[in-house]
Amino acid sequence: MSKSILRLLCAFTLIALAACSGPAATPTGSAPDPTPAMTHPPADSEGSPANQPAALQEATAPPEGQEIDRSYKLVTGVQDGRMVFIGSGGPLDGVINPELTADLGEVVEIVLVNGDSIVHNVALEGYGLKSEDIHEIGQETRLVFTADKAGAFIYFCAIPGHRQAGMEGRITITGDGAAADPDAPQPVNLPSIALPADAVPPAVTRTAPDRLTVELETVEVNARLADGAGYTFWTFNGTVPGPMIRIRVGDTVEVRLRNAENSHYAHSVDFHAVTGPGGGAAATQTMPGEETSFTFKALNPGVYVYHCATPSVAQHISNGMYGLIVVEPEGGLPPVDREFYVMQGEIYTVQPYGQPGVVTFSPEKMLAERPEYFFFNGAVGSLTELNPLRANVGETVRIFFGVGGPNFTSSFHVIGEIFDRVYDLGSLTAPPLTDVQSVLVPTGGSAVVEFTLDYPGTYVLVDHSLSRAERGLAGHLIVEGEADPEIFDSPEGLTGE
Ligand SMILES: [Cu+2]
Repeated sequence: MSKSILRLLCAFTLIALAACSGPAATPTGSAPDPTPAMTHPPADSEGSPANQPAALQEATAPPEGQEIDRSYKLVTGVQDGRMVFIGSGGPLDGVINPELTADLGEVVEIVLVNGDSIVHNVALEGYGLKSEDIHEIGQETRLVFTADKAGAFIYFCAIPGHRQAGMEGRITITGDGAAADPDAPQPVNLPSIALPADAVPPAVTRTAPDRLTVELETVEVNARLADGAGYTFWTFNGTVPGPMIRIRVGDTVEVRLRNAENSHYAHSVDFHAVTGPGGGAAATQTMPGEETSFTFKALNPGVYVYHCATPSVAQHISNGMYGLIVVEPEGGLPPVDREFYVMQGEIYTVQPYGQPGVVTFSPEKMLAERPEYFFFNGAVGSLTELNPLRANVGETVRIFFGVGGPNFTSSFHVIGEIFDRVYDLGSLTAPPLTDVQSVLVPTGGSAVVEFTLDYPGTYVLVDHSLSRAERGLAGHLIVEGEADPEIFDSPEGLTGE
């Protein structure tokens, strides 16, 4: 393998970590589709084996005696640092990951031409079909199928990592409603409730303790999980994670927890910063439409997780019910230029990762600890395509990082950066660790990392258990400013991007 191809592949690995989800579809701003009535199914009763997509069958020729009704040509290539399919010929010429269409009953072929000397193929989700692999430039293969199921289906490259690196698009098959498959998953476009990472309250400047009130409302809401996919999240104050709460050691805090009128479940809150029964959970088991409260004194400084503690606690947490409460020490934290709030979680769905439509919770997968989705701040793409972190060369940044989980610890790492300081396990009174690459953060735990930005580029936040990046777990820190060749240089002009 040539050196340049090797370098390209390294670049693709990074790109894959960007985990830009699904095809087309704008993730924000558009009106929500009419959503089905809130359903809380006892989930998949068929007990399908977790995470095991069926093997793809090769389909490269039309059925005996039949002719091709519709033909598309796609060329593999690289665009803006991502691997893509590029339309070739006709109105799709030059279009990246073009939207394809077909009529029910047609025999459709997708001709794939290799444009980059990297091994590729084209596969069709929902039909379970793929072409042959091709790896020489100019080489062609075909995917041929009879469009006998209506719906929107994802075509993608089935070489590991290539779909995550950008090689996916959509083919919509329409036709006579009577013949259409009513079960074919349709993409949905639900509003985002993913909390941006800059939603950080200001530092506490008070020099003495005070009495405060914290108001939380538990809200169950249908929202965007990934491009084309929606999920019923359970939240504090309507976002995932819930709001970051910032107080000072010695403060006395009254917590008022209201459970929204239209909730289907009881909820509660357990603050790890609380000394007392259940961290507040015993006092706050709250029925829909009701309100509870308790008061606590913040005895210990630190960065603490809060979460719902109503059974099944793991389910309530997985569905989005977690956040951080920062109890600042005497004298506060040293000032930095930018602060961010990032939390990791995972979701267990009946449907496989990437399937469009409204997806539902799987208790079986949760008990088996086999999540389909991992993400930072509430959704796939939350901190990449929707709201990347932004800063400038020369600035200092602090990330308050927590793991809601419920089950997966994080090896938190920022690709291309080194943490100058780590407040390990969220302790703000122990001296910080210095010069750290990755920090292990337990579920229901936290860490604070700080570093100075010395060089521009896109730095990728990951859990270094990197399979999870291919299930949605990535964030971007975009740093702008002057490039200093003393710090990083390459004869081929590669930068931090
Ligand atoms: Cu709850």
